[in-house]
Amino acid sequence: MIGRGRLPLSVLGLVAAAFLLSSCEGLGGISPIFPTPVSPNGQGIYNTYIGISIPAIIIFIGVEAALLWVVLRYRRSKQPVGYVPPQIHDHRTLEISWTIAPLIVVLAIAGYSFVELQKDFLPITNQQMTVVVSGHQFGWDYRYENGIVIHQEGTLAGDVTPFVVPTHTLVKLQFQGTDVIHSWWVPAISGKTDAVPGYDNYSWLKIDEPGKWRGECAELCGAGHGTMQIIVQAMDQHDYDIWVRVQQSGQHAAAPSGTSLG
Ligand SMILES: [Cu+2]
Repeated sequence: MIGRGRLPLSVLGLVAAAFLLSSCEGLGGISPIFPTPVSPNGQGIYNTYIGISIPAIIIFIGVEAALLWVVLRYRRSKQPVGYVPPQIHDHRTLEISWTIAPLIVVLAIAGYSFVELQKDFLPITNQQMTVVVSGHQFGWDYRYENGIVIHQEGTLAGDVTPFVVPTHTLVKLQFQGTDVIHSWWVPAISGKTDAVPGYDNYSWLKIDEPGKWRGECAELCGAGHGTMQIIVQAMDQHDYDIWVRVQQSGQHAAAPSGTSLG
């Protein structure tokens, strides 16, 4: 049985552990499914996730602790035979407050998320370069302004041709679909963006460190959906310029070694 005063202490301990875990670099924060963000919009989505999760965990623990307390403290065996607890009906203040309180929580989550989504998926105008990302059954094409087109054909092997971007560069992403709806998703970089036939969607990325990050199509699009792997590779400007020249001369670009998947 839980002694008096012990329960609030253990609740505090759990909350402290949650905060500590959320600041742990490399583990991906409080949830191991969330990778360390490398683009500001990925960071924004991560912050939104943490910003909603921490209060949600606190509310969950509070409600469960109150429930346990009532169940243990006021259990039938502790009461005299025939005991009936106080009966409360039509308590207007209580009923209004337990309607308003969850409404405030849900509206806060909606507002917070909406503001973040506005930042991530508006067609920006201050970009340094634009890439048109086009989804098809089953793969992605990346069209650069300098005429380079990268075909990232789907494979179950996982090692697809990387979509290469220079570091420290704000890249506008314009999404299109040629057959059915696909969804471009690299969790470390940005949220899921639908690639829809006949309607352009937008996102962006800005990566400040060289490396490779994985993603996949996040919209069931047919039998080869699972093969629509994505690899985004960021190179510093010097390596990127070499990569561009290699692409333009029609040769096959060999990815520089020493970079590992993040
Ligand atoms: Cu797809």
